[in-house]
Amino acid sequence: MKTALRTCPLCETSCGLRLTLDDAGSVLRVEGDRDDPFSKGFLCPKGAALGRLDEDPDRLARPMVRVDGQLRPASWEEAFAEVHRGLGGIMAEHGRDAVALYFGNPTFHTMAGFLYRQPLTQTLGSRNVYSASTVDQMPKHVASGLMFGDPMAVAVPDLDRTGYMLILGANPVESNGSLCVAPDFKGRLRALQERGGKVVVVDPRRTRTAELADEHLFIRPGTDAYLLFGMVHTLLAEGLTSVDMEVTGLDELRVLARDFTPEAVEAACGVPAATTVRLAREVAAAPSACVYARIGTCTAEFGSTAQWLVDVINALTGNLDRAGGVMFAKTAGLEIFRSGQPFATGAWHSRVRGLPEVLGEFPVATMADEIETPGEGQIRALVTVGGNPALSAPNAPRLARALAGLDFMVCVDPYLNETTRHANVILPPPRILQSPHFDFLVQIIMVRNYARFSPPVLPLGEDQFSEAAILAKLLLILSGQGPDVGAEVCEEMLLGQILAAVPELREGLDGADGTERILDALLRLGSYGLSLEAMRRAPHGLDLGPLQPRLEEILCTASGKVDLAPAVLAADVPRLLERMRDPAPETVLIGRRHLRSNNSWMHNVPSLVGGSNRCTLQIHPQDVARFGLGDRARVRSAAGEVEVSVEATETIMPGVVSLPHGWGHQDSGQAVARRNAGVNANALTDELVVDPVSGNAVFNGVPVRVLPV
Ligand SMILES: Nc1nc2c(c(=O)[nH]1)N[C@H]1C(S)=C(S)[C@@H](COP(=O)(O)OP(=O)(O)OC[C@H]3O[C@@H](n4cnc5c(=O)[nH]c(N)nc54)[C@H](O)[C@@H]3O)O[C@H]1N2
Ligand SMILES: Nc1nc2c(c(=O)[nH]1)N[C@H]1C(S)=C(S)[C@@H](COP(=O)(O)OP(=O)(O)OC[C@H]3O[C@@H](n4cnc5c(=O)[nH]c(N)nc54)[C@H](O)[C@@H]3O)O[C@H]1N2
Ligand code: SF4
Ligand SMILES: [Mo]
Repeated sequence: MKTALRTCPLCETSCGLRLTLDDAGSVLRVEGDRDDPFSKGFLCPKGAALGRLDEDPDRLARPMVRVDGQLRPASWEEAFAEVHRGLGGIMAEHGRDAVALYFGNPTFHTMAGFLYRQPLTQTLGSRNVYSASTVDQMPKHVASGLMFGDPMAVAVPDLDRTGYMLILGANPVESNGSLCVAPDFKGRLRALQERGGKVVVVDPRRTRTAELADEHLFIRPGTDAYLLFGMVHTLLAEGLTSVDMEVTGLDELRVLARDFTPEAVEAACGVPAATTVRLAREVAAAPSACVYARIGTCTAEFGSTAQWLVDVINALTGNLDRAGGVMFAKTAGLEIFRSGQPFATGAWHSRVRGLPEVLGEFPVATMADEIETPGEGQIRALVTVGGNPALSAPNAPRLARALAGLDFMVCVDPYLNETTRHANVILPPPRILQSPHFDFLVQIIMVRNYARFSPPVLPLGEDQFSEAAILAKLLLILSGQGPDVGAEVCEEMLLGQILAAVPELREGLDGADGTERILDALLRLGSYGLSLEAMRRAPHGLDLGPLQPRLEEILCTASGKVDLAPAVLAADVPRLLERMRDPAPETVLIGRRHLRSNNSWMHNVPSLVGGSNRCTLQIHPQDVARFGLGDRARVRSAAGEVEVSVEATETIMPGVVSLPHGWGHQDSGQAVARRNAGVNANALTDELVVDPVSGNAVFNGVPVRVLPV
């Protein structure tokens, strides 16, 4: 038996784990690491199942290559040669835009995903770059970019010191928190209450977070921008502002907010005018307060507007960049990547729908258009890294059909699933415990500055490639250097770029492989003067202290001030106003997350599926009666139809139904998942409706009809 310390890589929360393994390397036990200064022993059921997930017999141990229409196990040499043949041929014949990249959610968590994403994109040089960001947090990047200049300047609730927290469209008690990394979120909310603070949750469902809160308010899905504008209106009308920093756009904001009186927004969002006024007054009066809004507000048609108004309220009430308000974390290894250049969108536009590029990407919502529509620049080949867009994208069935029609597809993924089944080549990364871990991106959004490095727990086998080496090989193929050049060439190139200004650092770099040496370089160049050796000396993680005011350091708008009324966002306000008087759809769909799930890929572990983690349609009993439903219902939208089990519950607003996403495993290569298939919520979501500012998909507030079976 041996024990190993390891950061859990499964979600943003980054819990420290202590694993017990047998001699064969099988995980016998997973506990929270009590000596981790940040997570202090916390873990969730997914972390507890890390061993089962890692040893899942359905994980691919070898690459798969399509031969005569069938995916068959192949050697790495065969697989890379086939990638070279397929992608090389398409680039030569149709140009670089004919090859698309899609980066899924796990690429935000793996070291390899972080290190190779930009280089892969730059090397390919295609406009067709997509990622899970446009089915997730892109509105936050847009709002931050336009207000603060830096799209990575995400203001994080100072959860451990705040006196008041208004939560919209997030359920951290089940999701464990997002864009707000806080192990034991629930415990931290309780602590907030114990020190006399208040928690208010705005959500169309009475979630577990809402149950814990001091107050829960229902809101009509997709209408948070109205409630938030009503609050901004109140703050300005009642003179409740205390802005203690240099801002621009206050006069424009006053004009924009004028018509969104609490009375006017009431009909649209369903929150009584008096409540909106009270919320605004409470945020303003609290000794410190933070407004925090997540996926429920991002995956909505006015997602960018909502994210903007969240930080407008934080700024107007003096809670931006201040202890107890919302603050900016200081990363251990990423500060050198801040460009200091003001953010802008729309440097180019998508071919079919004319949607603006944002952060160098096009919206996932238009990927099927770009695959299906003939002409110069049509996507003919796709490389996915850690993504399952055949389930996760809006109108996923259409995208799945488009994937089936591609000339060539490569997937870097450990599973044969709904997306990778369309591949010509699947390149499986090694087991989780064979990979090193350092959370680069997650450091941007932590409620306390912290860093922890986990070396691989188990060595790579003879015939395995690390994920970094797989991506390096892909990069070399895309660069035209072919399938036979070793991955180290690529690692040396990346190091050369990182150390361009300080080449002398290269000599003394430490690390077992290229990935570790790159980490060592970034840590040495980073804000805390750390190194790989310093991380090794702190296997439980390093507490780097509470968040500190630092807006001045990262603010990079053209005006040098916080912009309260960015032109791009202001331009979408008339549309919001126009829509305020539209009649609300009779029934709308929203999503939900379950504690024992994570998007689409953990339904193959028996302990994580079944019981309460099921793909059901949550619906209010009044609506069950209204629609005359039995055990099952048909749900129909502009995009499609599903048939699903009914779960009547008073915790959901009448007129709203909820389906979790990530299900629909009928065609999966994962045996347990196939037996617990569920239906794909994204058969109902509409790819033609997006938040026009960020291109983000709309998953909440989707108009549907519910019919008896
Ligand atoms: N257990 C678990 N944890 C996860 C994941 C998972 O799948 N399972 N996924 C991870 C990922 S990728 C992410 S991005 C994060 C997301 O983390 P969260 O943002 O906390 O996600 P959810 O739990 O889906 O909470 C969203 C809430 O928004 C509500 N909602 C829906 N529509 C609206 C609306 O229009 N307005 C308002 N105010 N509320 C609305 C929903 O009812 C739901 O309670 O979670 C991460 N953590
Ligand atoms: N209706 C609806 N749809 C949604 C959402 C919603 O709330 N409602 N939420 C959206 C959100 S927030 C997100 S983030 C997206 C997620 O969208 P995606 O990222 O497209 O989907 P995931 O289900 O996270 O798929 C992750 C893939 O990565 C693979 N994988 C796991 N570990 C690794 C690894 O270490 N390396 C590599 N290379 N691959 C790995 C898995 O096998 C799986 O195929 O879904 C979005 N879709
Ligand atoms: S909350 Fe769960 S899944 Fe997320 S890092 Fe912690 S143990 Fe892992
Ligand atoms: Mo996400």
